[in-house]
Amino acid sequence: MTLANGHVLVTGFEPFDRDTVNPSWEVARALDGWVCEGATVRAVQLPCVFGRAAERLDEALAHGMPQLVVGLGLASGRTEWTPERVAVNCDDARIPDNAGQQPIDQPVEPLGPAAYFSSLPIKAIVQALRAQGLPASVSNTAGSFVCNHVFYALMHRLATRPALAAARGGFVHVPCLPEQAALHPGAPSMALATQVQALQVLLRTALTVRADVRVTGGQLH
Ligand code: PCA
Repeated sequence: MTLANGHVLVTGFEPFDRDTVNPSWEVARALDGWVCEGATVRAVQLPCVFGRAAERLDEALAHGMPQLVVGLGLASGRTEWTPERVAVNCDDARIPDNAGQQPIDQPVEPLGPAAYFSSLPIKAIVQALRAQGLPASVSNTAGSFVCNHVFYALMHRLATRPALAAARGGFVHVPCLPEQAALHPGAPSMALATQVQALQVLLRTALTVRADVRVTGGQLH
């Protein structure tokens, strides 16, 4: 299927690390087909596997030219929706991926730069989410596991493929679902309906705000 102009690609991940559900995919698929600001959302699930996740992203990018690409991933322990500021060119896995791979200090792209910034208006997104009563903060690290790998791979493709030059992209880590937190008493979580609402606000903001707002998203550590 080749989609005409005006579509948004949203990726989510399969479960990993003994989980049976991944909120990033549940949220993405809940909005598959949703039309936002004239653009149709297409949700694609990525394997939690170094290399294969980027290949699946490539297949998704080959289906028409998205104007916006948003990657979603789970960051258990986080309490808010956290648009990521920066992707680093480093795979360093604390746990094996779903294929048993555990790279240490390997580049995502051997010839790529050290890092890429998100091209989403991350500050405006945080502002818009908070204005709707949805907890959000800028994150200054996407880690060094498969989420950062996909985020870096995405930004490298947007930066180097002329056909994708006009597209914006970035990555957002999201909290656990309540059913995951119930297995780990005390862990923070956010309901699926709330997270779906957050994705709607995020996409609307990313499609309408060109220049980001100048407010701090910094942290001391
Ligand atoms: N979170 C992991 C990989 C897949 C996911 O949902 C991460 O933060 O790297």
